Amino acid sequence: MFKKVLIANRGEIAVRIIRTLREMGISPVVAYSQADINSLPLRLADKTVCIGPASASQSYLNTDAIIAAAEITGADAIHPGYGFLSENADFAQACSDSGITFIGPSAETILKLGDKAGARRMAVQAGIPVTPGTDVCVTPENYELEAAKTGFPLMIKATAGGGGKGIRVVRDMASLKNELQIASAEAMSAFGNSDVYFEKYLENPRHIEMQFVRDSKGNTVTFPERDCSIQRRHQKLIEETPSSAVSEQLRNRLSRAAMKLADTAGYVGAGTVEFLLDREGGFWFMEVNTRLQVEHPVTEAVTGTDLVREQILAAAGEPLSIPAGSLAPHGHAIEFRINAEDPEEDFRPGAGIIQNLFLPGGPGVRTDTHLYTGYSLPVFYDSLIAKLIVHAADRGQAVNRAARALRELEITGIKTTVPFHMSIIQDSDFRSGHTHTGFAEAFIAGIKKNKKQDLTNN
Ligand code: MV4
Repeated sequence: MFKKVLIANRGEIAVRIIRTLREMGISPVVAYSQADINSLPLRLADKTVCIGPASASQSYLNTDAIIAAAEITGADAIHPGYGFLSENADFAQACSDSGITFIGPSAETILKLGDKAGARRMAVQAGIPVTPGTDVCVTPENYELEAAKTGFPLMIKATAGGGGKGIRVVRDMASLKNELQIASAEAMSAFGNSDVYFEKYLENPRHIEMQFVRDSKGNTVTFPERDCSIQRRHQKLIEETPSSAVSEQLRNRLSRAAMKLADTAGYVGAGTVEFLLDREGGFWFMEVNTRLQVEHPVTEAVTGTDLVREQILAAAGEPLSIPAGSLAPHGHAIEFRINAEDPEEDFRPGAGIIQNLFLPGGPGVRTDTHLYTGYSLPVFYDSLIAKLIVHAADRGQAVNRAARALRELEITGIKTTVPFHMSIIQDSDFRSGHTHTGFAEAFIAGIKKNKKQDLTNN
């Protein structure tokens, strides 16, 4: 097993990884930028190394500085967390070229699954339903024929994309040419690759994802689905497990699909297969995330597992601590992303000093955060500052527990998304589980229009 692991990340996820490393008897080393000199992960680590200035491109995205930090401190492995270099095949390759284990799947696997068209082909190979669409990139020569074959409405997606960037809905042939030009240009500027393809557009689907872990011997564990339908502008706000839209039978089918894909890819490590679920209960492959995800704690809550531990075991070539097969959910868990954003000002990100901090406790409550009283929140990075995870016997009790935990929670000095969460969990459609990917934006638009509920008065 590794003796020392370098964390090439910051914030709550760096704290989260340190906790598991400690429990495994592994010494945590933190790589940090100048803007994070006073951050909590540094206080919890055994060693810290500055890798550059605040700008992520010169620090948390600086492969050479991170590899050098691992070499200088004698780390055996690097945990990339999420975001930054976590899904960068070149970084994974650079680690292995330097004799350092990348805690994640191989560079080859990241490369294969990071290409959306490639991942789609792999899903087809694994016998998983993919949304009807083009199996080839569209060109000025074939686009009309491919659009006719796909049918309208369709979605233009960037091959190199993911997470909602560079996608466009097209409702008729008349607007296709223009939309195609915009989508290609967007893909070029965002990803340096203008390749796009078509998919049949599903109206207001659910976002359902399957977590799996596969070890180097090919043993695979799948976990109950997560429902991440509550999003705004492709940023997830609330995630839960199990989904109110997934039956045990559907869960078994989704689990088999995830397991088949992991096997087909020869995947080693933790990963997530994203699906869209339509109104008829059909599921369609979307993409594979080759990293630990922000929402992993809900899965840990309902299965009593530590996903960071399983990631580390897989990367070290050790057997997983869970027997192969699919795990059933015990109870229901919901995660609320607490962002340093003002929900009354179009979720505008902010920064500042944390004046007062009180984290909720009691049964079934977990808070993952790097905040402490007096901490000065830097402006340079993601606005996620805390995750509140509640776990209870069923969904209704989990929502009630969330309401009580959100009341207990106190973060002053900055604006947060806490009032938004307090408000959305009062909604009758949310409470009955009738959500979809358009739900949060419709809810926000509704609040804005009739001003019935004042976000600050909850
Ligand atoms: C779709 C779709 C409808 N039909 N694909 C957006 C992000 C990317 N991961 C997939 N996305 C979508 N792909 C087809 N064929 C609708 C979305 C989508 C969405 C998906 C998940 C969560 C929120 C969403 C919000 C808008 C659109």
